[in-house]
Amino acid sequence: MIYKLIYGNPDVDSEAVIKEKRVKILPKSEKYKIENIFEDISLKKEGEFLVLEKKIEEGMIFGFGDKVGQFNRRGKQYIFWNTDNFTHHPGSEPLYKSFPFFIFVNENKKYGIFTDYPGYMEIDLDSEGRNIITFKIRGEGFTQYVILEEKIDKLLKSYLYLTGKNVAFPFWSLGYQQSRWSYFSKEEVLNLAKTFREKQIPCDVIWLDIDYMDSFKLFTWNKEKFSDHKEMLEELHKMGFKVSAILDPGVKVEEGYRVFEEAKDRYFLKDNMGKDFEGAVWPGRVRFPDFTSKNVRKWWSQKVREFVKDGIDGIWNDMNEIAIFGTDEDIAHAKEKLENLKLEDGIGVAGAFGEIGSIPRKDRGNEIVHLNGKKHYKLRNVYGFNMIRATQEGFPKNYRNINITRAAYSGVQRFGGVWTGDNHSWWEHILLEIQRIMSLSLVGVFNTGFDVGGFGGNTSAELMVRFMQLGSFMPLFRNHSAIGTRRQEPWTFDKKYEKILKKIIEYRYRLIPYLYSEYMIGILKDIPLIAPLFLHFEKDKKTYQIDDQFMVGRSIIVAPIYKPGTKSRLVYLPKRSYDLNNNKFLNKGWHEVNATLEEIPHFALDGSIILTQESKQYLENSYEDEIIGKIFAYSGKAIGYFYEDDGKTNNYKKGMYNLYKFIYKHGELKIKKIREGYKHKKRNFSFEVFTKTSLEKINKEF
Ligand code: MIG
Repeated sequence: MIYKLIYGNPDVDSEAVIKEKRVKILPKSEKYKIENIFEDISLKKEGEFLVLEKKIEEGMIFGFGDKVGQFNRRGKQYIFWNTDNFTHHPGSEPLYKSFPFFIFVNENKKYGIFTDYPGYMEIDLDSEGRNIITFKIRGEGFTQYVILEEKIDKLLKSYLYLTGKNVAFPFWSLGYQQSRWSYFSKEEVLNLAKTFREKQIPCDVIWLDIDYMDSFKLFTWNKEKFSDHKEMLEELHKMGFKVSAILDPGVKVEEGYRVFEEAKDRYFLKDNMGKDFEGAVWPGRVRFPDFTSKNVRKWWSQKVREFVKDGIDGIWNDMNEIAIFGTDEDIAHAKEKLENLKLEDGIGVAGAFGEIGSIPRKDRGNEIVHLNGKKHYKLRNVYGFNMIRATQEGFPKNYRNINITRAAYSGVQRFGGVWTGDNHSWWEHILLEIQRIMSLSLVGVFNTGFDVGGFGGNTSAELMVRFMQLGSFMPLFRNHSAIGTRRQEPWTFDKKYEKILKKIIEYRYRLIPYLYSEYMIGILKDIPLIAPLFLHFEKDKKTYQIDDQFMVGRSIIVAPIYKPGTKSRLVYLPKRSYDLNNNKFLNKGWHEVNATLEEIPHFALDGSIILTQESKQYLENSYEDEIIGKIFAYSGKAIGYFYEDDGKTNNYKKGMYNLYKFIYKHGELKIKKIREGYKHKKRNFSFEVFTKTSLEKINKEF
């Protein structure tokens, strides 16, 4: 059941919700009471704020996307005001994104509340310990959707019913991806690509950061450093690479620069005097397209269309909180600082960024006016949401691509995915990213990743290995690092580590049949690839306390290592599982498992079938002809799934895919064809069966 509650007089629409057919819209009231779930205490106007208090019970609260601090969100105040907040310490608030959706859980109840307001908002999840949640918005009114379901996975499905299904990224997006701020020239990029192939380290995507542009002007190329960029892109494609490029929102103020000329006085955000609002970012003086306007999105999408035609396969929408550095002088100072940074400055590199990063300036909300006349403080949190939306519209219609954004709002999954922003090469951030990615899944964003190795600061060889192991299970597996920091490409460490890193990447490629099958089933059925244990084992109360392990698909549990020098760790298994490092079954419960530097503890649930293939240099669009399955059947039974489509178009939406279910029962393997909508290739399937006592082998072809 979904209820819609309206508080005050909402005068802005976030456009997060796209379907309300199944929603029960309650008559307007000051105080709502829902089925013994909660009760409103008060709704008050406090100056320009509207404040709502709700009485709730004891229980845990999850969600809010990739905020920092604690996985169970209860007991803290949160601010929703998209901000380029660079140093992610436990108190960093607000951050880049706003996902004001949470899930409440206790022994008897489960419900979700989505507080839909695109402007400035604070939510206090009972920091006072009085069993009261406070919602405070700067504005006239807002909407709440209250979702009641018996099961958490159903809650999530209802939330996605409201805000829309996730887009599918292409098959190759599951490959390893290499990025750096920046690869500064065509030669550097091509060398990078060649090094991957020479060293036979699998890689599918290379990312281009801001320095491919001419003076940071959007939709341009630096003619000197990237002369003949089309040729470069072609060459990369021939070598099996895809290319993803960054876009910022700020358009450089420069007479004669076409993009600026087209947009000036028409498409940019305004100041209070009705003139184009101006700030300073990398290009110096810039103005910002008002993506909340449909017209502006159309214009932007045409720019994107022309830009990607040259051979760009993905876009990375950055700085769209909006991050504004300040004045022209501030930016000159910042650039100078950056240029003078040396690797020896070590961790200081991180600090220097902090200084120049934009300050969460609330006053921007008053200074900026949108084209529809609304003040920015009422719409800020959907600026990034609408930027990635406009970018998405620029890609060829039926083709899948990578499209990610740093700032976002609920519903962003309809247009693309996200990365968690500027993390650091800190051990603490491995744990943080586990929790952030799980929390993103709980707000319905399935295409997610973080900067593997850490963006700011200098990584170490050991930290890199542990980061890489965690990253290798993420939907997006991208190594990225900041200017001025130690390099992080897999071969920039001692040979011993290079070997380990290569193996981790190869293992990812071997898992692709399982990963892609689970990923696509998840897209179709609204199940996140990465999930907290409780999403799949919600009856097991212990799972709610596990915030440093996660599920990948429905059959693998991962328990990452996030402390240096660690050789083992405690793991909770909600069901008997097979330890994939130590090759043995473990019973349900707590276990201490070994984890040498080469190993990340991970387990296949008993009763599952995991499909693998040989590793390869790049994925392109489909699996290998040989599929190697592992059947974990301690108790004699197991099931597994195999999904297949063209890997690159949206034809799966029309049912053009194959979905097979493998059913193993006491020595016999059957295949159930759930759907055959895609002309399939004949493949050879060979299976190894792990039972209580023996290891068998089975071969199949179909
Ligand atoms: O002020 O484009 O989060 O991934 O490398 C920094 C440069 C701007 C921030 C992004 C990061 C990217 C960087 N950008």
